[in-house]
Amino acid sequence: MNVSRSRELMERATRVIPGGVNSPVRAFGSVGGDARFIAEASGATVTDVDGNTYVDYVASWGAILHGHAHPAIVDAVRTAAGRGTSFGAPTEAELLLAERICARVASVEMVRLVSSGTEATMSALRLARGATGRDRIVKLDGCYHGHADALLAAAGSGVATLGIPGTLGVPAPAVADTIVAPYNDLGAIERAFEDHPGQIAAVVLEPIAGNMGFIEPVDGYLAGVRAACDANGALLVIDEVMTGFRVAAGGAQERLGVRADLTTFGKVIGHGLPVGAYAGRRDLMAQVAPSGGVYQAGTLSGNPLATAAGLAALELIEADPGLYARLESRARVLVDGLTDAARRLGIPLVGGAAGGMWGLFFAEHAPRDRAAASRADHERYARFFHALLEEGVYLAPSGYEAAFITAAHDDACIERTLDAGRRALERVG
Ligand code: KE4
Repeated sequence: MNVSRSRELMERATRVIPGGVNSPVRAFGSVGGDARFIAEASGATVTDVDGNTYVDYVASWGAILHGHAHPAIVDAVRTAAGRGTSFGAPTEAELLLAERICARVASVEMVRLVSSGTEATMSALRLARGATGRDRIVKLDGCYHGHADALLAAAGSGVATLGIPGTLGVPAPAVADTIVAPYNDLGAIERAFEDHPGQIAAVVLEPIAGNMGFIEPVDGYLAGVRAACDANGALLVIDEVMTGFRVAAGGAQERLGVRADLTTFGKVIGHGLPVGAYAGRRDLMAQVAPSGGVYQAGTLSGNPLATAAGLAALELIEADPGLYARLESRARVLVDGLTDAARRLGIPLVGGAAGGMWGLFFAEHAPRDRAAASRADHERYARFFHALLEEGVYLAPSGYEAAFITAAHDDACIERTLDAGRRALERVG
């Protein structure tokens, strides 16, 4: 496959952009090889600068739900752009988007729009701390909530330990109030509350994890965390930046029957334009400036182009009641087809799907937490990734990510992917 132009651009890009990319995972560090510079995308495919076209399962890390360059989205953004790109003043579109989110997510009564998932979760936790007067937060090992300092905490050696900096540049005090517990371990959550009585403002979690690979909560886990928060006067912050409007119209909360106090959104609510949001109970959100004492602000919050794209995306969802059933059905055909093919070759491969989100691990059993995810065969994943890439199928360039399908991934697309996947598995061996 000719990737000479991508290679040339990357060589230049590394001189002026760290690692040549504006977000680390794009550099193919986990899988090696030449990162593809994408020239354009349409429907279920992306095309790189060398003219190679791939069936795309990254979907801008979940932001693209209806397919790339969807006419309704493009028209909405084009029309908005013609009226001006930003005003720094309230607009009707922001109101409409907030109203639609409130209408679709049962736990949401008020919304504040921001410009990224990072900003959304950072702000939600500031609000949780401000509303409870408590400083400690609990996050789960392997869940990613963006790069705010307090959330870049690595798990310590214990089961539910105070965080240690997960990266250079995060001072120890920034994570000194962040408790890190394993995913799917309810006992660890209960012990955290026992060890820090009256000190924990919130537990923040991904309701279906997509940043340590695709990992679903075990039965009773989310309900148990909800009960532990209620018993200890803490808030439950459910990070639906990835799962929101991705696994169901009402997100993972609707699918799994759990209710957040605060919810964060991103990705689909901007359909590729920069949008995030934190949202939830009125008594909490009313404490956000200027109506309350918890400060948060943003020049481009509620940007007219981003809200136009988000509104168009949510309107398309409302017009298509069968969307999530179709997405999940096709995702399951993909996962089942690939795991069956692997089984016939004696290759341990497991996977799962929820709405338009799915994932695979080269492992005998489905991991339930980050430690188990790290024991999967990521070297084999890297070889599978490249074998698929050569076949014109673009998975996430890391085994610690989830995969996504869009409304544009039709049955022919899925069949083509399965054919490519079977050949790739034979090559991976
Ligand atoms: P952003 O700041 O990247 O918009 O959102 C951060 C975030 C928050 N919460 C969840 C559950 C997320 O998945 C994310 C970001 N997701 C990653 C995908 N693993 C974005 C890809 C990237 O970092 O380039």
